[in-house]
Amino acid sequence: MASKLLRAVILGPPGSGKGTVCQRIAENFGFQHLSSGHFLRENIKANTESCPPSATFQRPSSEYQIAPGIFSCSYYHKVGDMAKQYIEKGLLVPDHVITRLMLSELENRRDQHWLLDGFPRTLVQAEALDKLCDLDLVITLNIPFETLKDRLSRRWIHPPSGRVYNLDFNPPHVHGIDDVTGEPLVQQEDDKPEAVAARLRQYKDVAKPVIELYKSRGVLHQFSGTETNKIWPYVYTLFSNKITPIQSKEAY
Ligand code: G5P
Ligand code: MG
Repeated sequence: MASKLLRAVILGPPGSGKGTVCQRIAENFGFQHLSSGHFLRENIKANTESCPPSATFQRPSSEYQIAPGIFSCSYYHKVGDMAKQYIEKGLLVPDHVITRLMLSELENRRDQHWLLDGFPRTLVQAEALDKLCDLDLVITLNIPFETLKDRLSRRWIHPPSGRVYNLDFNPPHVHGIDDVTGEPLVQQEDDKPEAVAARLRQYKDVAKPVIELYKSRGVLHQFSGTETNKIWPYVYTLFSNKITPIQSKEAY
């Protein structure tokens, strides 16, 4: 079994279950789950709630990091401002913004197994990640378009933790309330119908070269289906072949 630190990525269109699968991998195998969408939303939220405008854009460094993925005003004011405009329209934020944010997160996690959710999403991002490390596993989830639309419109999240619910698939114990903290759940702006359609349209074109790149490297594993619970045992087996599970939850 591998003793080296593992580097994994999950690719897939919006609503394909990347976050759900990553949550399970993190629980079962002790990976750090790093979601680009979650980091962006946290920066938007922190920016909006507590930061005065800042005149200069500064590079993130540990000096500016106040919590995992969250940077102090001088950095994230600009990141949050910019990201908000793109995310609400269902568009990708510019490569240089997300790459800088994610690579600085990874620099701080050199001694952990990690799993990227939502990054890289373009060839430019994949090439930037390439310069930092070699990947051990890349998973891509192929889910039919209609299934994706249905799922996203029924999704609710707990913003502070990033926990994801679905009113049919994994509903909270109490409607509208997070199971762990008892705090309210919200529906994200980019899960509204117009933004969902835009996100799904652009995914295919942008993801194709990224998928081809990882296929050519021999690290790509594709899973297709309409139910995460049916895909999960295959993902579990794939990871079990590389690393010993910290808990056995092959079935959900
Ligand atoms: P995000 O946050 O990375 P997306 O668009 O990649 O967003 P999303 O929406 O988070 O993807 P997901 O993680 O693939 O989807 O799926 P999920 O949340 O686990 O599952 C979706 C829903 O279906 C949930 O409610 C879940 O409970 C339910 N579900 C799961 N499995 C099943 C099932 O089997 N059956 C049923 N019925 N339900 C199920 O990025 C957001 C935005 O940030 C920017 C972009 O603007 C992006 O749009 N961004 C980036 N921009 C540029 N580059 C990057 N690298 C960027 N990363 C983020
Ligand atoms: Mg997600």
